Amino acid sequence: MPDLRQITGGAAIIEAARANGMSTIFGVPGAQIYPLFDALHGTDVELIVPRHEQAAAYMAMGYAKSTGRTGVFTVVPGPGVLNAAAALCTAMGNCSPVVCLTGQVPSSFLGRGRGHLHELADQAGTLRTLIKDAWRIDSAADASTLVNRAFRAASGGRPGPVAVEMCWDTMAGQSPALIERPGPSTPEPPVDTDAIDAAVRLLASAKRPMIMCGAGAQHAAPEVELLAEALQAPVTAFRSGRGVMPEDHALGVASVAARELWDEVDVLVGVGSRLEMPYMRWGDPMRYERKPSHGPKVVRIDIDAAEMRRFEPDVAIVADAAAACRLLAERLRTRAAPNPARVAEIAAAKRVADAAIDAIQPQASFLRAIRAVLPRDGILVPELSQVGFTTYTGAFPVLAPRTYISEGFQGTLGFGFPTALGAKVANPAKAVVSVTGDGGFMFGVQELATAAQYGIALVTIVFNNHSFANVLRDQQERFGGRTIGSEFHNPDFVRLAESFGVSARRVADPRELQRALETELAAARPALIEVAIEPGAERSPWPLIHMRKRPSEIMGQSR
Ligand SMILES: Cc1ncc(C[n+]2csc(CCOP(=O)(O)OP(=O)(O)O)c2C)c(N)n1
Repeated sequence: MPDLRQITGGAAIIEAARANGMSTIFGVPGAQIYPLFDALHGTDVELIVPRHEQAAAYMAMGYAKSTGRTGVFTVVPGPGVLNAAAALCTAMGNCSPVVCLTGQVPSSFLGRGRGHLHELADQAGTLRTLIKDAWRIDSAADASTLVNRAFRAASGGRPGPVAVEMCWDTMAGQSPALIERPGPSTPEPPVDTDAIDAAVRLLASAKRPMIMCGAGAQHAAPEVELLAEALQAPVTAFRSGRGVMPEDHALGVASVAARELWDEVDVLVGVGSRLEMPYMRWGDPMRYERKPSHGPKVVRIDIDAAEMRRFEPDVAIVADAAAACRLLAERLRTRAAPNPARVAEIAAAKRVADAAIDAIQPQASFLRAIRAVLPRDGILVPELSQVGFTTYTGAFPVLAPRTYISEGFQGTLGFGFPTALGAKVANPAKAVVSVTGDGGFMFGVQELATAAQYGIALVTIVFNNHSFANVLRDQQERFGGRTIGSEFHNPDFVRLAESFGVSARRVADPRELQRALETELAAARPALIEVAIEPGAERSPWPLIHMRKRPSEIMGQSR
């Protein structure tokens, strides 16, 4: 007979999460989830309590994105879950394996609408519209099975966030429960050999193929490189697939260089990517195209079969990126006839891109200063901001997988600083830098307290232009100069950070930033560097993000 123990429902959830490898949990306590917190006593689980529930979820996302391991957070139901909702949507959009542990009203109140503490009608159902899945655990005895299912769902297939909830009385009450080891993960679907054959036929005669990576390729860097080498194909990415191929490798290119090469591409291989860049950024962002009407033949490799219906390729390979890329590379090694001039063409495109990017000042110079200091495996978390948007172009070359953590298609202002804190918690030995505007930073400014309390040695660079600069520019350019709601009176960020116990300084130019960043990374302490920017001084990076024309044509036209 298995050994059944009398434990609380909360302890059963924590034990089951530990059995799934949870070693860190981010969370904000409250009455319904007290038993979850109490169950952490005597375990080696690291608990980080941020100052807002949104940060708990973003930190779990940063933890997950920077490691590939599942991030876990816990918040009270209802308002706690809703406070975390923007982060959950973001984690869904950027494919982060995240598990949310939450509570529920007492079981006798379920569905009664009496208005018990934190009641949210059909919380699990609401969550299911936002994230991968959600379950209620009805007894301690069910905890192990459902928590195992939740962890499997978060990391299996296309990774994403999931949630489990348990009623207040169930979580607090003692009952017998058995914690079982999680079983092996669900095997990925076998690779469809007909689809591989079709892709091999297209690629064997391709003159200028290109590979485009998304989040689904982050675990497949060696296999993507094999395929790229077999084809001598440039490998690019917009955001989530950055670093799969180092952008200082002869075949690694960021978006602007990729656009310079794009018009001649005859076969595109998307690997775990929605292919937003060519078809929504370089095409018409207002017009949904189910199947591209012109341009290269498209091969897509994606673990999510639904992706193939959202955007139909010529060849659909529903498979794990690593398995499919390895198979394609093996099959193409003897059949592909790579173009010997390709490496030189890619190098030329990179030179064009660098010249175009150099015009995006002062952001490009600040990013090059950061790159000069950050080690290859250092992690950069950008924000929706003038400097953050400029990272999309390649102004900050990404050199290793999981070292550039993006917000994905949700474009969630305020994600950056708390996400970077989570990345630093997960990677204490690596340099982690958050790059943010003043607006986005203040969505989570209170987490300076979390950085100080737990000694999270993240360096946060706040580019302070006293505005929502993008909004301000759009209003100036497109609304006849009628600006509204886009300028700020900001606090003194240096004194603010110091009052939290965070080391802080102000710099004015890229050289000063480089020196300050060197100092703070060496000091390995929580730090804030404010960069003073004249409002309106930043050149728009958007012409290099929405590129209808190749950069060499844009430069020829607009200079
Ligand atoms: C949740 C959310 N709210 C609003 C926006 C719209 N938005 C995008 S960028 C931006 C301005 C960001 O300003 P700031 O952080 O100061 O950076 P800056 O552009 O000034 O460098 C806003 C309001 C968004 N993307 N996400």
